[in-house]
Amino acid sequence: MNLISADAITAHNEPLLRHVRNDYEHLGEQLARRHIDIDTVRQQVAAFGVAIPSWGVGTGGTRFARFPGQGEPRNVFDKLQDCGVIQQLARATPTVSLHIPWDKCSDWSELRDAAASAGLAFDAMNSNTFSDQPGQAHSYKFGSLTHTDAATRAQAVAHNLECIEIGKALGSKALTVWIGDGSNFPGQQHFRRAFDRYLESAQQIYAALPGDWRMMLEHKICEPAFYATVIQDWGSSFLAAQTLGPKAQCLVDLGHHAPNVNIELIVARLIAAGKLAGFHFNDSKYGDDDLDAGSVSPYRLFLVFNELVAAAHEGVAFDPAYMLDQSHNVTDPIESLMTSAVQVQRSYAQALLVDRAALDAAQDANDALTATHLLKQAFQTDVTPLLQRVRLDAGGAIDPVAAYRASGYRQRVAGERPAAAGGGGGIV
Ligand code: LRH
Ligand code: MN
Repeated sequence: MNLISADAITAHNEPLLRHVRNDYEHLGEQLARRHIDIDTVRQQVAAFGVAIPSWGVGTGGTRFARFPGQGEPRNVFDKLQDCGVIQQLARATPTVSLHIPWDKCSDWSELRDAAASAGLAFDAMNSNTFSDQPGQAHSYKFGSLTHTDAATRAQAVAHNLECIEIGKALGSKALTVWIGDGSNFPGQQHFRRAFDRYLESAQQIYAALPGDWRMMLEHKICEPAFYATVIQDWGSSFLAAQTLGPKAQCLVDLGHHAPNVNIELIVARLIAAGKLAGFHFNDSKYGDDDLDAGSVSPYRLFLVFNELVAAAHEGVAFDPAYMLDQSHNVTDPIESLMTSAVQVQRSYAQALLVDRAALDAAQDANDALTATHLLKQAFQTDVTPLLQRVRLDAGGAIDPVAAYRASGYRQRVAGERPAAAGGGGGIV
């Protein structure tokens, strides 16, 4: 994989080393006064990783248009190379989540080796029964796993089984199932029968899961259906996961809720029920905007991590999968994915700074002001030096975006990859 030269990263870091060292020491003193050992937090953050969505390294679009950038990835190998650069510089994204058939290739072991050469492994597989492929026998226009036609449901089940087989070849351990099935008109769909068809289809997928795999059910309030969606909210997802069995859990895409829904509360409920599969991190102001994580509401992202850290602190056993799921319509996807991965890491680091004992005491005493202040104190702590130190120790760049721009990587791949035609809508 033709990534960025290690020398270029060393040259980028050289003039910044002294600053990171001083800033880290200063932050360490500040945290010590709060009885927090900075090195303990640094080690926890260094062990944290968030997966890159393969579909996020190409320029995204909306239903109106997509304006491709320079050096668009042509295939899954180009996508992996771009993911390799993100990992090389930001050192927070050791895995990639693939989407089938967008990432189809002829030799999965070649892909697995290519990923390994870029320091990457594979996270959850994503199936796609929300669009029709050329030559497909049955259309998903009126649904897939819940379609009224048994042959269409069988086709959708078969596709998910194929994703599991591909994932097994790549070393993945999970399948994410998001379906757009739903209706645009009152009366168009029988809500209970559609859900029963979902369960019948999902049970066939569940039965094909290897013992150490999990099935992550992704709910979404709307789009492409705009009246009702079969797996519309965490309640529907939870009901289905309960019915399917222990390997089925609920995946929370932050953008899949109505505005102002308290997502951190949903996270707390799913943790308590042992049904939290993981996350698709992004941000939004209105709908499923798929904006960069923490770019609109960083406090909301922090509050999600506050629930995760609190549960881990209380010894709750859970192992959520952390993934980004974003669409980069106006930025260089590599820059956005690096910045978003660091933002997710930042929210985790800040949540580790909450004084849990003092918070428990304030909550028990109904001292609302102290309780919320303890969260704000952690959120308002600038952990940049800690994140820079984690990257530096891992061989990354102190300032990933600056190092990336200085590397000329985008210009280089623009020369290697023919310009992609612009035009039609669609997220990828
Ligand atoms: C649906 C979704 C899902 C992916 C798709 C690319 O909105 O969040 O996770 O399959 O985006
Ligand atoms: Mn998603």
